[in-house]
Amino acid sequence: MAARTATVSRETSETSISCTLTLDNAPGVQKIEVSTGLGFLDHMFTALAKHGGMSLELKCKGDLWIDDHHTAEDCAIALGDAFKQALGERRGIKRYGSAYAPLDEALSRAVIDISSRPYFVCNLPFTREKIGDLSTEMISHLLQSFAFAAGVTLHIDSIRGENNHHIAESAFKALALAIRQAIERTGGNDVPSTKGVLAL
Ligand SMILES: [Mn+2]
Repeated sequence: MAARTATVSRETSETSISCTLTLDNAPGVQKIEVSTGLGFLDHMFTALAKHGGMSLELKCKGDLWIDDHHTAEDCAIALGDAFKQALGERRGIKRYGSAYAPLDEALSRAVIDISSRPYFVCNLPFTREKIGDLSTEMISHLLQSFAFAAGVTLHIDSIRGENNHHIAESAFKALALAIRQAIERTGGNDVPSTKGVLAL
């Protein structure tokens, strides 16, 4: 079967983004190059791609002289758009995925439904203003932007954790593992919905 892949270009007065996402890779072959201008965001998207079994090339030139907001949000929208396009008609996939990921003392849970019903619920109790160059308030915001652009229902919860870097990273890793489950091909070609349709 052909690899599910999509390339998205997104240009606004605030950001200029190119994003190529490939959901299927030959075993052991992943190409991950993320350069957003925000080091911690690069770290999170790299973890997402790596543990999601995806290849991701994401480049962004954003208005970082203002702050991190547009760059973080728009990269997540581009990634969500690419995810949606790469999935195509949403046939022959498992649809649901749920996973826990620990990172030392931190434990996060992600539950995804590739539903075409965009919804987002999140509980990530950060205690710091920023992690590196990324505002912690942008983490839930960009995850929501991804969920809405991708057309998925997404619940992300921190079960426990102290270190803010660990809390964020375990959340992205849990999301990666949940995505990996949900996009897995069943070998069939059916639409996994009693409505008979999942694509909008
Ligand atoms: Mn880390």
